[in-house]
Amino acid sequence: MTLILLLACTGDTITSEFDTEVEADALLDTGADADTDSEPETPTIQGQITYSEDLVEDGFGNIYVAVFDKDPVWNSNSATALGRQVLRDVDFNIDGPPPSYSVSGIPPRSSAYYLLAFFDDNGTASDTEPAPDKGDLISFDQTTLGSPQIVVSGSATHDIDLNMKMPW
Ligand SMILES: [Ca+2]
Ligand SMILES: [Ca+2]
Repeated sequence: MTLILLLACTGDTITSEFDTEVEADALLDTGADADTDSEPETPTIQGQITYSEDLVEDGFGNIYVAVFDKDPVWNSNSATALGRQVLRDVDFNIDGPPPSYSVSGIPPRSSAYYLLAFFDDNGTASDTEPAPDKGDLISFDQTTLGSPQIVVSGSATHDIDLNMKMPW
């Protein structure tokens, strides 16, 4: 299996842009009517991030989350990240609620998207090269041998489990 998890660098949508849009909409919404106007829907996918595989390094680092149009495990050259977030300085050594992510602006479609997250525990990834390597944990679907799939029809909660060590 060619497990190339190079996250595509195209589609650099900054999450905060969408957050600003949502806030602006909320401010404009008087709540006086329930009109569903012609503004395009930008569902928000959010959830908690846990890990079920043993940590490889010290448990402190950034978590990269992205929603792809194709499975980046099998389409590393052509998969595009439609939304992404980087959770910085996550510390799994501290007791408390798991970290939460939020990715906005994913257009609803009938076919699945691919929700990939990895914990850059060895500190080698960057915003320009957001790819996991040996020492990191990733979210991986053991039955499809690919990235976890989600169907986006609106805003929804999809929790993520970092359940596999990157083998190389
Ligand atoms: Ca670390
Ligand atoms: Ca890494």
